[in-house]
Amino acid sequence: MKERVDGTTPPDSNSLRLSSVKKTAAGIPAAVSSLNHGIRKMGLTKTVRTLLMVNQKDGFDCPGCAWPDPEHRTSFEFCENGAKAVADEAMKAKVNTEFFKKYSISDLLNKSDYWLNSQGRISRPMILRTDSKHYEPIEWVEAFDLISDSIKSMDTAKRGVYYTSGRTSNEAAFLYQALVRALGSNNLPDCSNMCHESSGKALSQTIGIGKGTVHLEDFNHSDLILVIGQNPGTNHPRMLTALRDAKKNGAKIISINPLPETGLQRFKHPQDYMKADLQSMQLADLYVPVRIGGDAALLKGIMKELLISDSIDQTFIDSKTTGFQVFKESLTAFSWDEIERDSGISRSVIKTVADMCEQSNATIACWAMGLTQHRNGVSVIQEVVNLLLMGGHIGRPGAGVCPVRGHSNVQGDRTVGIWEAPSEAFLSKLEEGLEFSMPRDHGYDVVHSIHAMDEDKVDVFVSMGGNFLSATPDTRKTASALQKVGLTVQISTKLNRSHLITGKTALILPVLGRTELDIQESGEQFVTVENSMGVVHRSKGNMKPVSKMLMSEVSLVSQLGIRLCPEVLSWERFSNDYDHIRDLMASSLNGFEDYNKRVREANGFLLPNPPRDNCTFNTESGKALFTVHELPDVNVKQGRYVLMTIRSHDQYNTTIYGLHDRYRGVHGNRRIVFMNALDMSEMGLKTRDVVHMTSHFRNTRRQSNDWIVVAYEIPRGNLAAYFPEANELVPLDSTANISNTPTSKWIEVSLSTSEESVSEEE
Ligand SMILES: Nc1nc2c(c(=O)[nH]1)N[C@H]1C(S)=C(S)[C@@H](COP(=O)(O)OP(=O)(O)OC[C@H]3O[C@@H](n4cnc5c(=O)[nH]c(N)nc54)[C@H](O)[C@@H]3O)O[C@H]1N2
Ligand SMILES: Nc1nc2c(c(=O)[nH]1)N[C@H]1C(S)=C(S)[C@@H](COP(=O)(O)OP(=O)(O)OC[C@H]3O[C@@H](n4cnc5c(=O)[nH]c(N)nc54)[C@H](O)[C@@H]3O)O[C@H]1N2
Ligand SMILES: [Mo]
Repeated sequence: MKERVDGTTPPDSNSLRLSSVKKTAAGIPAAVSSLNHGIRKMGLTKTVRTLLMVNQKDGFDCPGCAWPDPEHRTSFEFCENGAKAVADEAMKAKVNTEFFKKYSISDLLNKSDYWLNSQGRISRPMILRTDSKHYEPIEWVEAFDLISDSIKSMDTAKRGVYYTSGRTSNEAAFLYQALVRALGSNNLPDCSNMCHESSGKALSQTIGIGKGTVHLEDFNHSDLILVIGQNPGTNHPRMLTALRDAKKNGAKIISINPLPETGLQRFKHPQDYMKADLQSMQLADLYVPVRIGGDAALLKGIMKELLISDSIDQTFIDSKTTGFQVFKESLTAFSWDEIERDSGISRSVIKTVADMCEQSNATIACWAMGLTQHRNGVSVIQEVVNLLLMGGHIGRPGAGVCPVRGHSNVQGDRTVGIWEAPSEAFLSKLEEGLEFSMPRDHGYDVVHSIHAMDEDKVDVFVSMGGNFLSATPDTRKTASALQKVGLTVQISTKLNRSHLITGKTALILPVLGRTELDIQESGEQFVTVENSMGVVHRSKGNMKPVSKMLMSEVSLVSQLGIRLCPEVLSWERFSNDYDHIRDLMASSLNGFEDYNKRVREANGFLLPNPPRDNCTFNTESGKALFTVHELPDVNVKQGRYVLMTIRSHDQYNTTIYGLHDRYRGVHGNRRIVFMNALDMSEMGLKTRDVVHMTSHFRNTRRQSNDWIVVAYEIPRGNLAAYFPEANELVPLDSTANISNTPTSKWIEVSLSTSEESVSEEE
């Protein structure tokens, strides 16, 4: 068998089955699918017991996504995909000493991501010694000593890189950033760099806060909801309930997306079956099939129409904003021809959208990766802000911006300091509480970290959760960079490819998951998280840990603190009782006063949000800012296509739960490329033909072979393939301006049916 040291996912050997594209989301199939996943992975009793605790006031926060919980909860506050996330964490701990004895690293490299994840939870700390072919067991104490010795022997603190994935609790993340800063660097890259970084950057510049401005309740008071570049039916299924309720209250919904995603067509709440209500509800009133990357042109078109009909809120513009005049004049430079061509949307449809905007007194704009992972990720989101500001739709009930976050605590992690580029104000507040001085130099984000590894500038890489190898772009390049690091440490729950492509020495440190009981010296602990709408609340697991050898993330960080910088904080005390961490957070973070008390309230508490709270803006001028942007160049060379990488219905980022992309009707195989039927016939292709893809960026190329073509309703010239398989094609340096987010939704590719060997240079 060929060894895969390049880190790419081996091709699926399973055969492909195609069924019709689903017209209705959720409903009975979703309820059946959630129970199936649960029962198969953890048995019936545990399934019922666990699912009843999801998102309850005294239960745990669903590890699925960051969508908020309603104030009045039913006993079933989970969705199909949340149930899969919970069942996946509750699997037996079979990745143990015997497992690693049986499988060598090269055996495991030939297994699919689906297989790796389905082996169960990791049961104990393991080490892969230099030049060894197998992981071996290691005691916790030895593992901590190895990490601290490696960190202490670095020439400078900058040679350590500390990544975080967004599931880490506020308490663990806060201690982790304190440790890294005490060591002397801000090298705190996180998954956010690949996710909503563009949203954070776009919003802080224009409205003075890098977060959304709506609350769940706003959906019930909204007239119009725009869902742009987001697939909630799969990635935020509980959002469909909010959209359904909004519709019942009279809201209109517009979906702007190159794909007609099922969740936004018709929706049936699984619980309605119990009420014998068999009607499904049409969600989107209008579907706008924008071309990939065409949103900026579309938004300019909508705003031009609004100016023509003079549908603007002049009072709001005069009192709350700045820059309107220049912005208004800038729109005249864009012709209708250009707008229609770049967006792929006709002026009459644009006019319809503009009319719906005009008729709305309260508009919410939601978006996710379809906007952020583009070269113009920051500026296209600022166009969304422009659109809302024109009508005064920020800081008014039922209106505002709603970047829909991914990982369940990605927003909280940033709030408590997981940030490679912290502001001066943030650092000085931290210094007040933590009482040691913070490094000022900005650290590496994700892409910079990969470059630093590649340039032999990194000795130690620690990953608090996540799957750095498979989540990042340019898999082969990242794999080779990671292999230059001295020690890589993966703090994980499940096996993934980052455990197989490692530094010279590698550790796997297994931790408790969200669903598990966390008992420390002072008794049972809870942790806290922040959802997508700025609500901070408790999360407490109730399941017996799957192995006695797991540690909590908080204790793990404390153990490193004890060894590396015992003088700065009383680490031991923190891990004995998490209340002590929260007391420290209260004095080190703005908005966290009385943290222990407020977070114990039934629904938690809301962090301050000036635009939402009183329509004020923490910008230099004290006003919200209209911004002016060029249109991005959306042309590609003759014969090339634009590829976006997307999630299937049966995965959580790089964790593959199964092989059914049920809504899109694709089963059994993930190495699929969705293509417009006219483009296929032009190339002489039919469904199930195999093609090879080459991506082109500046003067570089990347090659990925053996993709099965599937005809799909997608704009001409556009393609879609699944993440993480297609990450081999994402160029490392193709990133968004300002946010440096990899452009995972804009990859220029060519297709061929013959397997040529392609050099890396053009
Ligand atoms: N079950 C499940 N839930 C999840 C996740 C998961 O993997 N599985 N991941 C979590 C995470 S970390 C995140 S960030 C979120 C991700 O949630 P999403 O952002 O919904 O996830 P993607 O699959 O990346 O989908 C992007 C959507 O944008 C569209 N799109 C792509 N390019 C463009 C464009 O140029 N313009 C427009 N208008 N649309 C475009 C695609 O067709 C697709 O519908 O979900 C979170 N929740
Ligand atoms: N091409 C392409 N690339 C992308 C994207 C895309 O759309 N296209 N999306 C990007 C986005 S939005 C994101 S957020 C990133 C995601 O990047 P990551 O967050 O790095 O990746 P995940 O797949 O979510 O990480 C899964 C691993 O986390 C570990 N884990 C799970 N739960 C816990 C826990 O409670 N504690 C600890 N310590 N570990 C845990 C498990 O071991 C599991 O294998 O990927 C990005 N990459
Ligand atoms: Mo994400």
